[in-house]
Amino acid sequence: MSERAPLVVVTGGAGFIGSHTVDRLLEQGARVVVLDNFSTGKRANLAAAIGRGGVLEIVTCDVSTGIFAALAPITAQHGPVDRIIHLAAQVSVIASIASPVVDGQINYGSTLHVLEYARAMGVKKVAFASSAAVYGDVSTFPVTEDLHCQPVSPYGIHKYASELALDYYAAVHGVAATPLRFFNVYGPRQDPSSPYSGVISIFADRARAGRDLLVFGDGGQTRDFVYVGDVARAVVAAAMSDSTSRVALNVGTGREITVLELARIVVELCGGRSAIQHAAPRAGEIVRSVAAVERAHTALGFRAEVALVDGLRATLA
Ligand code: UD2
Repeated sequence: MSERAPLVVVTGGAGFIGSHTVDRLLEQGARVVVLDNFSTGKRANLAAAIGRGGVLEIVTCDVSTGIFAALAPITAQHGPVDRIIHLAAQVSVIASIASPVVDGQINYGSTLHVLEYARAMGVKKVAFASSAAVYGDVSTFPVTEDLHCQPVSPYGIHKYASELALDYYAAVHGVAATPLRFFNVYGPRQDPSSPYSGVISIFADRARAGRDLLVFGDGGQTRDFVYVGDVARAVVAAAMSDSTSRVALNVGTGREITVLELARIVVELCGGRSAIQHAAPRAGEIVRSVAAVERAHTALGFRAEVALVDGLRATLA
């Protein structure tokens, strides 16, 4: 690819969503720089990207301590950074409750470092991984972006604070930036190893091994599960768009499914060997979650395309 292709930095690029985003950027001919501290990211997630050729630089960097030094040798070789996709984060809501200061340092601190770089270096666009967690407990569905945000965890607070920082840098320093509020993202490369991993990664892992699935509560709670390939499309569209609109965009499917129904589908796709058990409901759990999707469609032309059963098949493959 020519040296004129856009140079795009992906923080957290070795992670679950990050590595799919890198795949998509390379497909589109971008030159890609991954910044990752490999705390949860894995080099193996980038195997396909490394194998496909094109410009891909992988730099070990803890974004929460700043990105100027890590990017200096890269820009000396490749020229200025055009766009930044900021995905690096501490991803567990539960961990944020146990360690709110650490969550703030990582999830809010990293965003400030990215924005400072973008301001100083004239980066054309920042796309940021926000979360449905910014909304808190809402009572109208589907969840629209103009609802009052009242996050109920340090994780949600720091994602929302990051959105406010994006808005401030846009208004005061002219840094174009788009917050994307992810709903429940799932797909290949999601790590099932922690009890707070995404439910689909946990269910898939257990059902494949013929082990029982554990549904918290009666399983009547709903979620909007969006396939990681769709999320990567939304992220890249937001990063590459030259729009200076400052509004946040939901990234979901607009469809909800109960956790119990999800469990049944996963068991069936795996040959029906697992039983479904119930455990006590998770404390502080939201009952319903489903995204309004029109704003992302209007702003980016984005709609999630992968049906849940197809995404589950790809995840299980
Ligand atoms: C998701 C995000 C979180 C935050 C939040 C905002 C993930 C992994 N987490 O939390 O970062 O953005 O949304 O609202 O996407 N469950 C079971 N059995 C299990 C594991 C989970 O029944 O073994 C249930 C769990 O009780 C919940 C649902 O599955 O009702 C989804 O759980 P999750 O941990 O995947 O995601 P969630 O919605 O709590």
